[in-house]
Amino acid sequence: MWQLYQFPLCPFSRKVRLALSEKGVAFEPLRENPWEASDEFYALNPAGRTPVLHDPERTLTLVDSQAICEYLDETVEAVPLILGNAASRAEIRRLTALFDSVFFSDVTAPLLHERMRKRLVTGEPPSAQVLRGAMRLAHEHLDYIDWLVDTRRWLAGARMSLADFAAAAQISVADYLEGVDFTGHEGAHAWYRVMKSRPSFRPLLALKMEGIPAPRHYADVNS
Ligand SMILES: N[C@@H](CCC(=O)N[C@@H](CS)C(=O)NCC(=O)O)C(=O)O
Repeated sequence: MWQLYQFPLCPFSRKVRLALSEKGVAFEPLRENPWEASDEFYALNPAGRTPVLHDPERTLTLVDSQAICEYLDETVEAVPLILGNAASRAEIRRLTALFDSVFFSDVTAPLLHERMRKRLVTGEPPSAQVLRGAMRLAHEHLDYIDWLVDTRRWLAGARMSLADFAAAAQISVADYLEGVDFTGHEGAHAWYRVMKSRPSFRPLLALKMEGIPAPRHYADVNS
């Protein structure tokens, strides 16, 4: 069986978990904190980053959420994630990259640093200025999602795709860390509620990071 090296608040691990679950692929989640990674983990991924998907029986190791999701899409037919014609697939990849790189660096990474790393690793207080900046940028990203869902059924087009899972994975971590306010973003909020109510999403809503309690609304599929 596949083993997924991950930690609860890693948005890229969440993206892979969603892809695995949607496709009905069984996996065993293994806990790995990159800031105290084991030698065994470095042997699998010298970059020391989560997620890593490993099959011990086939000694196959896949690294990087996008490489993993593309591998799954190429090898498991059920629920295609990068679908449609070449132009549609390019749009799915554009939006997936936008959420994986820009949303992550604008919003999720600063929240993780201020509210998780500082609390668990360095013991420093979070910077109010950095948190305000991340939340302001979150509003800009939610404005863009509002516009996307106003013009399309799903983020990248008429069908649900990897772009929806990448975006929802980032937002779910930002929401756990109290960095998302949907006020004034009805379109984005309605889309996120639909994502949250998918069976593949339920296990993510149950994840807990020790020492960092989730706000009450986080796991509520109606809020
Ligand atoms: N492009 C990579 C990014 C992976 C990544 O940045 N993972 C973070 C955790 S969310 C990490 O392991 N960072 C190293 C660290 O925190 O020390 C992917 O999509 O998998």
